[in-house]
Amino acid sequence: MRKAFISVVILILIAIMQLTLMTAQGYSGSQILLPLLTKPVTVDGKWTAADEWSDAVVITLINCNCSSVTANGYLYAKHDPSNFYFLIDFASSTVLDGQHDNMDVFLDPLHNGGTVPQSDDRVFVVGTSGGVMNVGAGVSQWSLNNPLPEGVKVVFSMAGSSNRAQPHEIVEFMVPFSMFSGMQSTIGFSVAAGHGSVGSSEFSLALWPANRQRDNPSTWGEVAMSSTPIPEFSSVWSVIAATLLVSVTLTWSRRRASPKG
Ligand SMILES: [Ca+2]
Ligand SMILES: [Ca+2]
Repeated sequence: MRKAFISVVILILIAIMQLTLMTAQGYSGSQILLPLLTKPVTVDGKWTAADEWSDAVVITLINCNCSSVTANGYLYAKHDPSNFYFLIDFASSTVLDGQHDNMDVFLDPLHNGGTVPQSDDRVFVVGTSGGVMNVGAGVSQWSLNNPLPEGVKVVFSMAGSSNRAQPHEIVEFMVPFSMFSGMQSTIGFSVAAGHGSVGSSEFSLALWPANRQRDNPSTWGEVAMSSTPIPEFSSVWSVIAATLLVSVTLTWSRRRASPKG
């Protein structure tokens, strides 16, 4: 009986480990595993519906500790068979005063790193007015003000979210894979959200990954594409239920098989 109890405990522990692995999927060190979306995105710079991004991986951006002002924000990310979808929820930036505010996504589609931007690398810079610059780099530095490639949608707004009710800066991106020639299944990736104030030299900055350098793709993180959605809560419970069922069945069959008396 005691052995059976221990078996059940071990199986429950295995179930919990499975649960942990399933919920932790999406972030491993400096790699983000992008889930396949189950809910379509309306690119309007805000949560169009409360569950619009509930199927996305969520990454907390990391305050750079480079000033006395703390920045906090979140990246939501997912994909469908043709596009990346990103949302940056810059919760700490509630005042749009036109001073160095920006939310940027950096992509290294050939995943070839380098200590300076390469010709395949792109950054989408969403500036203070909500204007967007697509920035490609040919030789060792970013070249600004390139036109937005066909199929890219970027919309910015000041809106509330579940992270902060007070209206703040939010940007949504749709980036088609077709704009990248020879894109790898795992690519270089980085995010920055910065906020300054008129009349102040203070500047707050939140990043992913921490300590990444804007102009050095080798310091960025990675995104890898998952071919499956993030498991629903119900599927997690179904794993636990199935494990419990197996454990109870095993215990019962062992008791039946044990010699009596
Ligand atoms: Ca939306
Ligand atoms: Ca590159």
